[in-house]
Amino acid sequence: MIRNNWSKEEITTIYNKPLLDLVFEAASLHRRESNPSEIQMSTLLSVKTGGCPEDCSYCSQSARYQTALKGTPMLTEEEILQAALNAKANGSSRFCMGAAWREIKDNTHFDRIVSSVKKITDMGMEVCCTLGMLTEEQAMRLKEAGLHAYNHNLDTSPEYYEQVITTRTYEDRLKTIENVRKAGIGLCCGGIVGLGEDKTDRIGLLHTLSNFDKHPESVPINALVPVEGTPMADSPKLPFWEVLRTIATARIIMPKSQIRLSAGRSEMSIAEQALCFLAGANSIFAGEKLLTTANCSLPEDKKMLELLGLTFKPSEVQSSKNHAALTEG
Ligand code: SAM
Ligand code: DTB
Ligand code: SF4
Repeated sequence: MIRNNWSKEEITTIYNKPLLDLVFEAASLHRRESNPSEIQMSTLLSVKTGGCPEDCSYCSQSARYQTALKGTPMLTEEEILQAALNAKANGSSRFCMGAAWREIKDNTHFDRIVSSVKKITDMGMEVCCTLGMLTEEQAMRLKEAGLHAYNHNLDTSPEYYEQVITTRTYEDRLKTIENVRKAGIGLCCGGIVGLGEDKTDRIGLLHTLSNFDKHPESVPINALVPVEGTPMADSPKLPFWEVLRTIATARIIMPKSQIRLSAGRSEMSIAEQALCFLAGANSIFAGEKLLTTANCSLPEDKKMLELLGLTFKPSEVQSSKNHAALTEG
């Protein structure tokens, strides 16, 4: 059932099907493979915002561009734990900490992340981090602390990649992904559409992901959120239908992965989001903010899920007995 040898030609044929045939095929498969009425909900927290040395040309947090973003020092452990408790109370099963780092350094900031991972896992949440590149040893430390998943995106096809980022290579990214896998941590890996890439690049990204030895457990599909001051600020908006095709194709070629409708969702109507869920998207980021940009409001999302007859998927992590002690202080 799971294939790791999809050819570009096969993926291209799927991607180019008549739209409704494509959505129908993805929806049928999704209904066979998982519970189509469950949506997994993650909450993001930027634990260290801005001032990043990388040049990712879409990103508000790169120190190379003049954006309106105000950088902040790393949050305290108390602030991080409080945000996790709020996320849990709001129904999130997963809490994802992001930092504007090129790579993890072995310092007190990393110690703080490791300690937070442990405590939030003990609350019964699946914890995810996205902290840039990491070594095998750092991945092992995170695994020992209970980390459920690590997010590290490929962003686009190998061919288009250099038009988007020059300060780290595709190979660097694959190395980090390998280190995550070696440590036995779940992999969250996807990309962005709407960077001015061609259809062949969206197919190229899906080709790389679906040919990993093991498919990523989650695949975030982000639609570019244009940020004033970045080189991508004026990228023409990608038609929604291309986002839908990307999601449906991802669902068909990676049938067991969670497909996350990620950045750009707040620009979509409920009808558009419903089509994405029908085509196999089964996860979203919830809460007013992604890392630095606006997201959909929680009450609106709850109303939408109710309207569509969808429910939140519970966490796969069991809450530990220490939870009461944690919430008390
Ligand atoms: N600094 C870390 C890194 O790059 O690995 C982690 C955080 S980074 C913001 C995580 C991912 O968010 C990026 O790889 C990219 O796919 C996505 N992202 C960042 N800015 C975005 C934007 N303006 N629109 C859509 N997706 C974006
Ligand atoms: C991912 O693929 N999307 C999330 C998460 N991984 C970390 C981040 C989206 C960021 C959107 C832009 C921002 O808010 O800064
Ligand atoms: Fe830095 Fe990550 Fe933004 Fe790239 S995407 S500039 S690495 S925070």
